Amino acid sequence: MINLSFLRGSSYIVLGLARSGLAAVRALMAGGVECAAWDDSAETRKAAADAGIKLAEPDKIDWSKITALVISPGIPSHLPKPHAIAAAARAAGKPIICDIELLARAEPKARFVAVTGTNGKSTTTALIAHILESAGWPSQVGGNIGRGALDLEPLGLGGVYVLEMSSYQLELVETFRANVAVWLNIAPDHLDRHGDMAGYVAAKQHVFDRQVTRDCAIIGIDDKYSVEVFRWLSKRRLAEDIALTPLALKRSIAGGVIFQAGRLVDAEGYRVDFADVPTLPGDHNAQNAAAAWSAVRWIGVPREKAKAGLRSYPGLPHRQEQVAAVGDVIYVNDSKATNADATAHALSSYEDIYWILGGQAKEGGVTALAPSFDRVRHAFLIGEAAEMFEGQLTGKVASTRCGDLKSALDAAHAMSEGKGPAVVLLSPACASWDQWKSYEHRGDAFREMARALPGAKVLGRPA
Ligand code: UMA
Repeated sequence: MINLSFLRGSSYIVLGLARSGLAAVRALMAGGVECAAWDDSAETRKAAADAGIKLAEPDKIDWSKITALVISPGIPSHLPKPHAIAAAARAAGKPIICDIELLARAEPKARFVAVTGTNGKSTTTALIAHILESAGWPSQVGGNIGRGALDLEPLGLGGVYVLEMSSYQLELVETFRANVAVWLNIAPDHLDRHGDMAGYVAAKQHVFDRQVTRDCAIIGIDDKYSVEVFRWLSKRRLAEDIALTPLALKRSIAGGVIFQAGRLVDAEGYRVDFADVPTLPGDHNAQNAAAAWSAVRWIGVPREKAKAGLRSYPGLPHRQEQVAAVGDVIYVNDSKATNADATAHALSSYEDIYWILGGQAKEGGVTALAPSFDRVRHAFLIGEAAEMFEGQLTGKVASTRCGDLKSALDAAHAMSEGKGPAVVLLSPACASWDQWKSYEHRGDAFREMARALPGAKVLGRPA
């Protein structure tokens, strides 16, 4: 836990008591810092009170005595409508910050790597952390990847915090400075919170705020919005001498890293082949690898160690996670793919796919995936979206309505057996909530069912 005792004498309100907020309250309390908390869920408040956390009554807060509001990133402080406590803090002229701001203040001697982007942030963050750890570098990983920033361990001088940062978190820091800022890509997302695409880009762009000489900015330049940000960074670099590494798919760019599935070539022409690393399939993972490579090299990890770390990356659960093999058919859990954009990455990473999809559909369904339909041998439809998806696939991909995941997996197993190398891919392009508690719940079930198939060999990490 991060030591916040340097904040003694000040007083905080913490809003939201899940991963981010609970870790913040615990660290503030352990540091002897005055704090009171609120969560709109009565059940959560009761659990907090039972655990000895002091609760704040929203309309009884005396803001004149409060230093700042520490808000959980999932709670709106501006759009679509500010939470009442955030509105009150703003009216009282109090700063609204997130846990990462307090981490930065507590650890002024450590270095920070911040990873943002619409897709690939978790993989890149985990990959950087894995390479650092396997190279013996003192490091900690947290943020949007799922661990509250104040839950991390103190590192001090020489340590590196690797933080996945969402657009929400990037809007809630004041002094945080990324020694290495990684921008992967950007596509429309979270527009309710940022108003429009310009607002979303502006929020993410905060990842480069306060960078100074000898800091490093790494940026993927394969979408039109990122190209604009790269132009802005290029001008800034000339003025402020920040190292700038662009990442580009299959084309060279001065001072940059070129990547394509299974391979990257860095600015010095050094080639890294990872085509045989099953946890990093596809061009999108090559972008993540190129970003991670650039970040750890800037930190100082020698090439051979960086390469070894990249090659031993175990992957993240539910993201193109290879879970089992039956003969030459590989079973892949990509339950995290809750929209068509994410599923597009998985479909483009394999040939000969038995595709399990469906759940609670997003706008547009799977029509945007048409360029990859020729890779699909058969589609198995589950959940609420089955009828809609059947309509969208008719005449393009043979499909069967299966109802639930178990029936779909059994049908895919029966159809794929003895037909040569193939992939049975759960990449639903849908939210899970019609049949599951979460995408993790759905992916865990798939992993377990695939490993229980007759003749299945377990691949990857244990459950
Ligand atoms: N709550 C209120 N009032 C509200 C809304 C929520 O009181 O109006 C309470 C809820 O009852 C709950 C808490 O706030 O107790 C939830 O806060 P939260 O949504 O910030 O959830 P945390 O568990 O603290 O998770 C947050 C990040 N969540 C979001 O940004 C939505 C997690 O990112 C992050 O991993 C975690 O902090 C630790 O840093 C998740 C996420 O979905 C993975 N991120 C988005 C994304 O990746 O697209 C941005």
